Amino acid sequence: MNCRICGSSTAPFMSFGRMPLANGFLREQEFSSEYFYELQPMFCETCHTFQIAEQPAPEAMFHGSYPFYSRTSCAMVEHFGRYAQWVGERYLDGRDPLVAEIGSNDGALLEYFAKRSVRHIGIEPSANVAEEARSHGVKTLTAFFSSDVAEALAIEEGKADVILAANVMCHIPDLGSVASAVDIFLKPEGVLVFEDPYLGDMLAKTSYDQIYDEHVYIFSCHAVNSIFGRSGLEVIDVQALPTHGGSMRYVLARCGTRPVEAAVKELMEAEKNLELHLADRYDRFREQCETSRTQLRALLGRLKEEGDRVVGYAATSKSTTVFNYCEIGPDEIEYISDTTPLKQGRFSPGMHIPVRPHEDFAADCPGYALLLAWNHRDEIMKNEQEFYSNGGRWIVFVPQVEILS
Ligand code: DWN
Ligand code: SAH
Repeated sequence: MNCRICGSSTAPFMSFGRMPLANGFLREQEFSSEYFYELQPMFCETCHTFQIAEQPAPEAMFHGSYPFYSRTSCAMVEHFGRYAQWVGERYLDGRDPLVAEIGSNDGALLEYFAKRSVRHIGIEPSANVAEEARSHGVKTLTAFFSSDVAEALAIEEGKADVILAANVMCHIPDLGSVASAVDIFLKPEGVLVFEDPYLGDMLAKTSYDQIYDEHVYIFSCHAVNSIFGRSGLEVIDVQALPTHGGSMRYVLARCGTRPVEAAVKELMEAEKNLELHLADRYDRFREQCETSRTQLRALLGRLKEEGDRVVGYAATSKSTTVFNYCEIGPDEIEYISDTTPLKQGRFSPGMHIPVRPHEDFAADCPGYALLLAWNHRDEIMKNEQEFYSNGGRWIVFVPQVEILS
């Protein structure tokens, strides 16, 4: 197999097995035609890029009924407010600036600019979430970001001062073409700012559920510099973020146009100390994943034997990897509670656990809830105090498998 970025020969260091689409929540009559692929992570020692070997076609994942809406987490909406403000203060100093966002989803980030009458444009291929963004006053083009789109936008809107993305860049396999499109659409001294789940956090926390079809890459600063460096961009600043279980924000500019902050060198050093560049680290990660699977299966097996009821909390994309890798299905998890109407009444991909509205969970009294949206733990714990005071207990599996006391 070859690395997507540099073409070097590389091989998967493990397999999570046959996987369905992470967001392929389905109806019973669709079970027999469900799509599967092999989920195998690999690490390229030449360009330091962590990636999955096979990714389903983008159109199979991002379409007119994509079921993830950014606004489902209030904490994330607040985070986007801070992200927008941070960008505004640092990089929007020119007159009548234009802000573009790749993968703007339901407009949770761009709305901040829209409300302040800042010129903006979102580029979002999933038509349903793009429509939701428009209903919030966010100008949105339904399209995958490409050089053609960038050329058309540069003519219609002018060039962008900043191009933003959040939890999107790691979804796009051909980053060379993203860099070409950025080159067309970005002003000469403009910046590209994006944030994504961070490889260092994933390894440290054994959050292997970050690995699924949509996440074709899990980035480190080494990888981002080597991927975009091929197209004349360099990382000029970085910022560690607590979102989605540990993320990194990268600011990139055309080489030599802006000073490189000390934080970049510091992070590159830290990555070396964490041995993110060594194949051995990924062998250890495979062992961590296997241990996590054994422990989660053992805990759920014990609770079942004791006659306890366990439900899942939040039908996340990430949970598709956990359930299918650990072979956990409706025998162990009665149902999954979720707030998204597009998922409710359907079944989880692959293992076919029913998804039910959150109202059902609130009215029910299960003994245990497996926290699948562990990345929104603070927000969920705050909202679910009643579950806990009624005797309900949380099971978590990141950073380790345990029942929270
Ligand atoms: O990268 C991605 C991130 C940003 O969002 C995408 N590829 C897909 C998606 O990943 P995810 O599905 O793992 O995201 P979340 O934000 O961890 O989970 C969202 C799901 O959780 C939604 O279905 C709504 C649900 N949820 C809930 O039922 N109750 C979420 C919260 C916060 C809640 O309180
Ligand atoms: N930025 C949002 C959404 C992240 S989910 C947030 O952080 O909450 C990933 C989003 O990227 C989806 O809305 C998906 O439709 C979009 N996407 C995937 N591939 C893309 C591409 N090539 N160009 C633009 N957007 C893309």
